[in-house]
Amino acid sequence: MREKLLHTAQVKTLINKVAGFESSEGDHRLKKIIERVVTDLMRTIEDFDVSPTEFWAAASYLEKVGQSHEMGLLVPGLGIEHFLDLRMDQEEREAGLTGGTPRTIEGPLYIEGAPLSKGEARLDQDPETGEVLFMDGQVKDAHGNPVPGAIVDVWHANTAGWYSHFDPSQTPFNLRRRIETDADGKYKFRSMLPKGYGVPPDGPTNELLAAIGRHGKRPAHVHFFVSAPGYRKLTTQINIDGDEYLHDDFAFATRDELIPAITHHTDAAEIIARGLNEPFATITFDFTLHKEAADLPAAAVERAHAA
Ligand code: MBD
Ligand code: FE
Repeated sequence: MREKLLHTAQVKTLINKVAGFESSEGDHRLKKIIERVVTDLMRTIEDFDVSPTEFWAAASYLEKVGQSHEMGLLVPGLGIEHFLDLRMDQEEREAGLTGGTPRTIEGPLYIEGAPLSKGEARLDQDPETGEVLFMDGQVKDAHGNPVPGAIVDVWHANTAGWYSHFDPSQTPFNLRRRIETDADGKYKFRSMLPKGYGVPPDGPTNELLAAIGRHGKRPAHVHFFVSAPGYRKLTTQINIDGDEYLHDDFAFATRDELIPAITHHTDAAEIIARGLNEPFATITFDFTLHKEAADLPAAAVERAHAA
């Protein structure tokens, strides 16, 4: 068998210099991380006999991911965003925090500053064909008490699976709203039932997924940030039950507790009572927030957003 270069003094010295260990300047933890990442990469090259041509193809690939602004798709597609959630769950369990509405990934399509209203909102502002959705619920604390004045920041795709801002055919903040809960901690909104999202078929994320025999589809879902003074910020989503990709999400965000019952109403009297002329859907979903405390790991994730 060929000698593993990685185990030679020559390559060990190389990695040591690469990671900055010969300098007294710089951040020690970062040096350790760079050492690990570079070592793991070299090990992969050696174990899989990656040729220079293949390696440069991979480097060009990553440049293309950045140029296409698809880091936010590649990260969940590789399961890393869900893994970060699992780690935050684990840290909370270790701190004695259990129960409450589970978190799930934010995804790359949030835009700050959606219109704010009290108690209720209508999310759809552009014309759409599809099923009207009425969603309502309550924000509660761990004891089941209502949390008035919480902000339910909600965003979702349209009936074709596209998000406003990223889809230039939609008006700004279509299907994006912030709703402040009322005195009973309640929120409600009217919208249009979203379709599932698919990564751009010609983009680099789909290129990799296809090359390993995967798809880039998400089941239909609705995103939420739920926050209130003194409470831990909740980042979550609900899934639309019945979607063919419900348990086959390329971003691994589905959790059993996040699939509320959906009711499709076809009764003529109910349709008229809602001022509609077509069947519509309703979902009720309550959010349970945990109180913030000094000894808990950070709940909010800081990340750059498109603007
Ligand atoms: C989405 O709508 C989404 O929520 C995620 C996680 C990735 C891509 C598109
Ligand atoms: Fe999404």
